[in-house]
Amino acid sequence: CLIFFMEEVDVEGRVRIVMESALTARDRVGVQDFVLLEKYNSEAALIENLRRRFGENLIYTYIGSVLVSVNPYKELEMYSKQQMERYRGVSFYEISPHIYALSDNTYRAMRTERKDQCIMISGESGAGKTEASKKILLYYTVTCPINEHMATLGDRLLQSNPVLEAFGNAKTFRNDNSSRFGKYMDVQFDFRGAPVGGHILNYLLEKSRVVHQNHGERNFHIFYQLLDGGDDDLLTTLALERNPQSYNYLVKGNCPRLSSVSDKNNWKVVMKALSVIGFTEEEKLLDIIASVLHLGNTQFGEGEEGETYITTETQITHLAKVSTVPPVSLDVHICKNTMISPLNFEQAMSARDALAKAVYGRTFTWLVEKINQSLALKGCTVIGLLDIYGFEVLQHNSFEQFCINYCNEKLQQLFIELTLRSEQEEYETEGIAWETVQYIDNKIICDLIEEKHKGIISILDEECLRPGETCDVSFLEKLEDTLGGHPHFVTHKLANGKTRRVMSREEFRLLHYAGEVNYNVNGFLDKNNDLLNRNLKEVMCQSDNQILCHCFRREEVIHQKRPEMAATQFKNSLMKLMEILMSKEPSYVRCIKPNDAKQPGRFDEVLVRHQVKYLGLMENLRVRRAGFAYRRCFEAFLQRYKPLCPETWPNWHGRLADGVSTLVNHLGYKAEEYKLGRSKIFIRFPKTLFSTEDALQAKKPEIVITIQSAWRGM
Ligand code: AOV
Ligand code: MG
Repeated sequence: CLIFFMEEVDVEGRVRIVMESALTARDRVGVQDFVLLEKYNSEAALIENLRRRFGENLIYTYIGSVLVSVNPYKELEMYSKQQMERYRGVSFYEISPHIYALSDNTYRAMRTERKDQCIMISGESGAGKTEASKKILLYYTVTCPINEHMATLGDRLLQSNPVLEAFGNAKTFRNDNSSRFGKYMDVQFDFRGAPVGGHILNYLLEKSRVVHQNHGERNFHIFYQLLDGGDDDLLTTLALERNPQSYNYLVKGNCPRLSSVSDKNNWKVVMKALSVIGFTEEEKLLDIIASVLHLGNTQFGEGEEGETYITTETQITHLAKVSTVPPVSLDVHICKNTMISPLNFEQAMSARDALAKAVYGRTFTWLVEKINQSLALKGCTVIGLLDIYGFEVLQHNSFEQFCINYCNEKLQQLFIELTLRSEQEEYETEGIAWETVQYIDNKIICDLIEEKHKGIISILDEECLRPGETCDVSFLEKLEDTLGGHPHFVTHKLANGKTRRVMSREEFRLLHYAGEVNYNVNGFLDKNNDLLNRNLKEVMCQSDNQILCHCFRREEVIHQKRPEMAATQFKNSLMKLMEILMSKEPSYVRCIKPNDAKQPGRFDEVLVRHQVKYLGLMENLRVRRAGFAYRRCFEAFLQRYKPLCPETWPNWHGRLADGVSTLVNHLGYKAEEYKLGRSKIFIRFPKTLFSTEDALQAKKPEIVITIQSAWRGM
């Protein structure tokens, strides 16, 4: 039995050389690239490989150039500066899989091909997308050259994260730091490869969280950070109490604290980050956060004639003070639609909540603009990082989940199109016969949602605009009329006129690529309309707070053009995003969540299998193999294995293709085992390659240490 010398990195990052037989090494840690699995058609083999690696803290594995990552739910010592150095300029296959390898490869592709790149990170809520995107950004800011004129840019890029997370992330049922907005960030590089600029596009913030949270969830982090971390003077100025339980907008989820992080510490981090980015408007920003809390505590009473009045006078005084608008205006306009029509109790509550959502949502957009100004300088090439909210299924799914899941549906479609297309192109350019692979195409679900006139979004818009009595239920009826019988759309109504008992009459179910989700239509129309009454907009225009003035422009009140509905706006911005992504060279990170308990060391096979299925990893693998497990350009192949053949050793002077041909003939490769393309060799079975590796090990053990460790997935 052959003995291997392997380089092993333990959890603390210590490197040691161990001896192990080839077989046990492969058995213990699996293979580093799924395409090397003997049984590549077996889902069980793929999951077993993931499980073994996860057990050894090897959370990364490739499918060709796609990086699969399993959330370890614990800190691993694999992200140090030394580790970054190990990955610089090294080819994918020569070292163990890592997010740094993908970052480095993408960077080098941008440099050598002078082509814009993008890294798309996907996976369900809590799978590790945001963490992955932060690691990529850190890699670039640490390892890339620095442009002296932009020496602090790296810091500013990095510091945008804590700020946006404070305002745009929250604890949800699935993730203690869940992104509640979609984010696409361009990192711009100059001609020498130094980062010189950045730009962020943000997508649909889940504004409803400002006024309501499900049980066990929280509002956006910033509220708790301010109350916990702000000093006494600051809280006094803002007329705030320290206890989050005092605020209506913070008590709905009954979950004021996080066990995993300290709001107090994060407050300091966020304040520091704001100053690194060059903010001068902290005070005004905090005034706005405070005014949202005061707004939430504003209560109403009902008069004899059904008119509404505000019962919390002091609250209005605080609110007026921090938002710097006249108290009388607020008082009048929250309770009245126009000067003559008073609102009833319910309407006044929803006017108040609409104002809170608008103030917070617009401030968030302003914040992104502000960060963009601080990062702005155009480089010559870019690497885009896409980190959106992951697919989510909650007990109660509403408009927000509908939008989030639609977004994931679109990205999955793009992934399918691009991976299949680029593979097909490679086989074509190399002149190798292409074998078609069956895969699940989710275009039908995207169409169901976004098609003009008969898609769900169009029907929703129509219901919002239709005069007369429309409501969420009439929207559902319209959906049933138009889409009943669609294979991916289900309601309580059965085709034979009977009712499906298990579904409520307020729900429709979509069969998404990632699973079934029941959406409750309550609130769909309101959230899609996203209207704020005109008077309240006018009041906000009067504010002395420059951020609010910027967010509520007078022109909007004067021109009164109806903006597009929320879902349509989202759809259009997603279309633009798809165009951006399509124009760049893509790389992919597919994140997997190993268990629902957010715990380290637990690998729930059922949960993982489900994700492997819907992420289409098996199809991805099959396409990637399409009969060939492995490909390598002639030069690299020859360079590595030339010691095995006297004619190619020490140097081959002829054509590369002839050298490879001579080498494999000498090794006794049979015709069915490989094919030579125009610039690459394609090898059909992993065992062919393993035996070549073994031969190299026997011949040149001194150079095999790193190679073997890479092959065994270390
Ligand atoms: P997400 O971005 O995919 O969910 P996150 O990146 O926020 O998920 O990861 C969730 C949590 O898992 C983090 O807060 C960490 O505690 C842990 N985690 C993830 N990746 C790693 C890693 N590489 N090392 C250590 N811990 C990790 V969502 O935004 O909810 O879709 O919408
Ligand atoms: Mg996230």
